[in-house]
Amino acid sequence: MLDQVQLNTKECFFGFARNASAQALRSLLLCVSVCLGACGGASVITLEAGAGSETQVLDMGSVPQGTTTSALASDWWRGAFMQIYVRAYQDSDGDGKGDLKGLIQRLDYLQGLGVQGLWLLPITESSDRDHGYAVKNYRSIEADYGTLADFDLLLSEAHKRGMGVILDFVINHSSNQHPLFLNSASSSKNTQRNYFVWQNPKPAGWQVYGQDPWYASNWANGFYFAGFSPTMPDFNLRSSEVETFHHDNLRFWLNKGVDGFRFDAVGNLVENGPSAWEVQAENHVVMSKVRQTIQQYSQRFMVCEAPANSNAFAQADSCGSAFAFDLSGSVVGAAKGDAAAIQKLADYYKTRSANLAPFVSNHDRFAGDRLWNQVQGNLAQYKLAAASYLLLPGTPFIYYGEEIGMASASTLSGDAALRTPMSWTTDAKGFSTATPFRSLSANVSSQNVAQQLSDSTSLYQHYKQLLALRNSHTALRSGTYEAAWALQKTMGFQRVAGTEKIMVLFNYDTQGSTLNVTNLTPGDAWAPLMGATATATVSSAGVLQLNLPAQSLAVFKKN
Ligand SMILES: [Ca+2]
Ligand SMILES: [Ca+2]
Repeated sequence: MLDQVQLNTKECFFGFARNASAQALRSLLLCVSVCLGACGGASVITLEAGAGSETQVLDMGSVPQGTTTSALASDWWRGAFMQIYVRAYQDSDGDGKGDLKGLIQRLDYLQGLGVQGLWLLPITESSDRDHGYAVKNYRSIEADYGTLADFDLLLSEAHKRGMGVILDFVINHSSNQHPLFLNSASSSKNTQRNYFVWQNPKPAGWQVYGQDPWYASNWANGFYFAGFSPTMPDFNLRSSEVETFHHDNLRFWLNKGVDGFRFDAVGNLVENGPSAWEVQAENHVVMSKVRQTIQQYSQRFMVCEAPANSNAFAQADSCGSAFAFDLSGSVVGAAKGDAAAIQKLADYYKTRSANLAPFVSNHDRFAGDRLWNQVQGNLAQYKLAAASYLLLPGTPFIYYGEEIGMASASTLSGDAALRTPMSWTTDAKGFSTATPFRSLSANVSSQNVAQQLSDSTSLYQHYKQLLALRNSHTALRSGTYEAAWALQKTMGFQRVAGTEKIMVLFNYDTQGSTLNVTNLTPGDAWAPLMGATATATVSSAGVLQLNLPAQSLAVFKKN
């Protein structure tokens, strides 16, 4: 469909955003031209700079389904993921910014930890040149990160280690520098006008996250909708052309062998009015179609970001999996010994999808500070929080550096403080030979990989032990959630797969507790896997009595 694109030749336009940055001002000078047939397959949009100094070429060709096989084990996605901000992970070429070659150098570390999946924050070319959510080209690699060839190598090296790679796909919006938006903003008659959401006159009464989401185009030809930032205009997801565009882009990566996607902001896809702009029914339809496209390929995994209604997006007629945003607070609260949080934690998966993916923090401030800051460096609480979410149903997501207790940066505020260079060593040298692009974590000198690898009591070793436990037991990877209970500051549950039964018990109290687990089969013997040394036998009354030390957990497997 898009290879029939038609634009007005040399159609100049006069800008689109009222917050005219230097970059936006430069783009005011851009003129739009068209490639029809003459530019290789008639599937390319070209924007040419008026001064002849800038050219953007965007591949818009349709992408048919290619190879659908997978290099990975069928249940690879049941293992824990590491969420990685490539810019902050490992610099390989001495420019102070992380890149794909740097990440490849660290795959052995991730494999050693027991991680089986990587979620990469957007790695496509962006106009923000930072977090990457202002996408300029969905089929490219951010220049700071490397090339498509580097990405192919990353994929093959990850697959060799049994790890899948999922990409962050920004479906709701693009950059205001994206050629499609530049064309859309150029004229109300432009054939790509409908790719974005335009109104004229400006609609009244809207507030999205406290902001009026309608922005003027300087050419006075309408107002565009942008729910997050004027630099990130929302796509018109009612348009079949936009849908086709996204599905072609998804197949571009799937055909390369990408193992799936994390979808950004799926609660914000379609708007129906000033009081109906979040979690609309149409969003589930959009994501269901996306899921169908991805399911044409073997063993792919997708997970959605939908804080406002995670459970609805985790259903099979939507994304099929979503982050458990409403669980994180209970995990941290339980670790701190809050009895109400412990009860909520025990009850969570009784009534919700087992495809809700647990985590304790991520790259966004609204989801919480880094775990280290949330528990103020209390290592006992930190270890309890980690065990609480890594042994639950759902595919767990670890935020990079969480496994070593990285703190946020004391010298930064907002999201940037959560997105600091990885603390490989006591200083910046483990990350880069140059000055890093951003300040380091506040506790880099005391919490870093170099020190923790050889310390048997470290957080790193705790995470490694938990992931090894999860990786080696089907019941913990994919088993059902059974017999959950909470009493004061203690909690327990079972994970069951076929004949494999695993019991997980927590004492979140700061003093030792005696646990009486009831309704078990008399005479059954439970062998210790973690946190205990002796086999526990169920009494003739069906009770397992155990003493758990302060702030500890014990894991058993039924013989
Ligand atoms: Ca670099
Ligand atoms: Ca939207």
